[in-house]
Amino acid sequence: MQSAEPGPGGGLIRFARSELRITVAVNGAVFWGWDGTGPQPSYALAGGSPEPDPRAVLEPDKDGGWRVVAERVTVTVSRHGAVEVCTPGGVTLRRDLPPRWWEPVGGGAARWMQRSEVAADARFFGLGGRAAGPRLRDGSYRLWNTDPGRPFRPGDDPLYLTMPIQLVVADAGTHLVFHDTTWDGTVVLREGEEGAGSGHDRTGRCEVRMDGGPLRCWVVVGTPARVLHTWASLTGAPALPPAWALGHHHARWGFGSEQEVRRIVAGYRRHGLPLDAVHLDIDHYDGHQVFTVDQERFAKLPRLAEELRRDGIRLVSIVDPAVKAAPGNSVYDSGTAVDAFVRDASGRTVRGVVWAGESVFPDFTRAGVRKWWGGLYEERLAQGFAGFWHDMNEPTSFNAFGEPTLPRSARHALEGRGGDHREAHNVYALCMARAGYEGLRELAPGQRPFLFSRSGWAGLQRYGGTWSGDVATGWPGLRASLSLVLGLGLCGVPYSGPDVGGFDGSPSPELYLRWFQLGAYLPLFRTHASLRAGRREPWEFGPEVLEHARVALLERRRLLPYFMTLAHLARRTGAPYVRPLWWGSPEERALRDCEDTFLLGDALLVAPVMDPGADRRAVQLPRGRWYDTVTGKAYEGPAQVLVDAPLSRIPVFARAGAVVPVRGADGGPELEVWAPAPGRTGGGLVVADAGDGWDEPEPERYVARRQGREVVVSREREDGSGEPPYPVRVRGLE
Ligand code: NBV
Repeated sequence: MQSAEPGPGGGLIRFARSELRITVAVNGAVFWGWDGTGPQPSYALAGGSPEPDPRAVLEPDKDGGWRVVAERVTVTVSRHGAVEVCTPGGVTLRRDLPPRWWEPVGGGAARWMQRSEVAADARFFGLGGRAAGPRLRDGSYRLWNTDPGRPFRPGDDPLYLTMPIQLVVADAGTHLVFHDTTWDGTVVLREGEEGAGSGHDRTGRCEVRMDGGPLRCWVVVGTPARVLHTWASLTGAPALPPAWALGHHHARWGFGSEQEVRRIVAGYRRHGLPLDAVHLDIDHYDGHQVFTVDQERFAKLPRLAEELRRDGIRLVSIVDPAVKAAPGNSVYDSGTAVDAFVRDASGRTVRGVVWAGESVFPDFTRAGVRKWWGGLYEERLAQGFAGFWHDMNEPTSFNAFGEPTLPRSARHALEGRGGDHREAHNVYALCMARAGYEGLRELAPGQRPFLFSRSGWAGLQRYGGTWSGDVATGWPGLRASLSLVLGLGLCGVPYSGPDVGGFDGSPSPELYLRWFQLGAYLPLFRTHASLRAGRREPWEFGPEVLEHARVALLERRRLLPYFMTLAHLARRTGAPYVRPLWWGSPEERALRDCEDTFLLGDALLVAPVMDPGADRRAVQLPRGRWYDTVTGKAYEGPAQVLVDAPLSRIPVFARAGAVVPVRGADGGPELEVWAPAPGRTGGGLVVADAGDGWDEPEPERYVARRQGREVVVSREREDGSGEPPYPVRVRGLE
């Protein structure tokens, strides 16, 4: 270290061969960048960078180092360039060793490597959508969005949606670290171990290597809820899905025709199964070309859409980024007119091969291209589509240029800075989502856009969600589905879900049902399968499965007001709907290792069945009283309990005191209240459904008190408390 220069929120520290800029922002997040790099430009940050916290100042520390003391975190920098993040009480959460970097002799992007240490008891989560999580065990995780080219299995890594975000949970505190670099990278994790007896602890290790890009990161410290809140304030509030998108979706690659769609919808009706959305895959395109419709098999799509809408069912369209390179194809022609397609260094458009044949790829890293692409959704809206499903946007090309995406030398605008695919690849889908979202917002200003995307990056939640579809049919795939939803939620993308049944094969009736039962409690609840796979309609698996699937569907419908509330709360606070068990008590170590159970908001705990032949399962309960929602039986946590899990249902528990908004028998809202334990109170937030527009009603706050053998629920307002405006049903007193 040579000198230090305090500045707003932190300052600049000069070393012999580099310099380090540190800033604590008003929201408590800490930024640091080597080589003087600042937080901008960034694809992750929403709006500009947050203001520096004027109270945080760089001051001399011991041994010639410097430190910044802020309200919730202290950052120290040693003379040799090690950076330590500590709690206000002085306990170290993370220690970054001085980074190393390698500059190519001929100039250009430097590769870099950053080693860090975390506490011996720390557990790692995040890194985007990982099939082998949610707890990320020792191993190497690649940061390069990838279509594995076949259904994925839990051991596959990377997948479609990677993000350089780690959430680290330890006794001393939880922190999130985000390396804001879009380049190809690898994260190697090694969990620590506490020494037995007087033996030494082995710290947890993490090594981030990047092939280029700025060496900079953000660190957020606090409880899990606070960390996710700050993360959402940095990277953007999650888009609010319309109410129908919280219902049940049915998709299939290969519906084949309008008649078939009608047949399926009629099947749902005949069997008394609620259905909210039908997704049309690439087979409804004309010659596989995006933004077209096969006029033979889908001759009257707007009429079909209108008919379905009258029954409360929306149509969702797949949207692939690649455009068939054929003059006369209007998407190609209009794109060519605005110079939309990715070129190579010699100026030729880069040609790949996708479903429609030889194709070109829009450069979504240019504002003008996003604008052109966003306008194309007008055709989709005219066809009657209400939602959009972005696929193949890693981007994927079948004619591997060494790998199934664009060549790394392909040029991209990168918002005018200019660069190549090495830098643009990981944000290709994020920028496509932005294009779609902004286009839809302009085309249909009164409606919240609904889109979800296979690939993406930090900040995707601003535009929509994702799904983890192409999973191999099998029990391990079912487990991977939950891992993906949990991991993505911890990276700030709260809306996602699997394809029930898996993508490629024919699930056994039992596997299908267990997947269905899990899906019913995840934000995106969709049945879908490949062209070549067995069917996924609930009546295709025999009368018993049909009966139980109906129960799951009806329960999902009953819980819609709760899902709506969770969606609003995710938007306001960044908290995912689906949370790991340790969410409220990260210091309870046993919960960090529990990967087969999750919290759905504050009120419910869901214990899916993920093993064949099981009719009971062990459930880890966090502290407090929990009721089995079917039997009403009360359990006291922390505990591990063994409960029945017959084929008819998966175990779901309600937290004592919880106030859960549900749909009553007449379709109107109702409050289901779970009796607080004696001597305790409870409560909950409710956000009313305000339609598909932009209204965001204030959360209503309810408090539940126990009075003798009764439970009294009141609505708390600034001007005092009062009677709830909905019917109240108390449970748990039986
Ligand atoms: O468009 C066809 C499929 C789609 O059904 C699936 O959901 C996507 O994840 N798509 C992948 C492309 C083909 C994969 C083999």
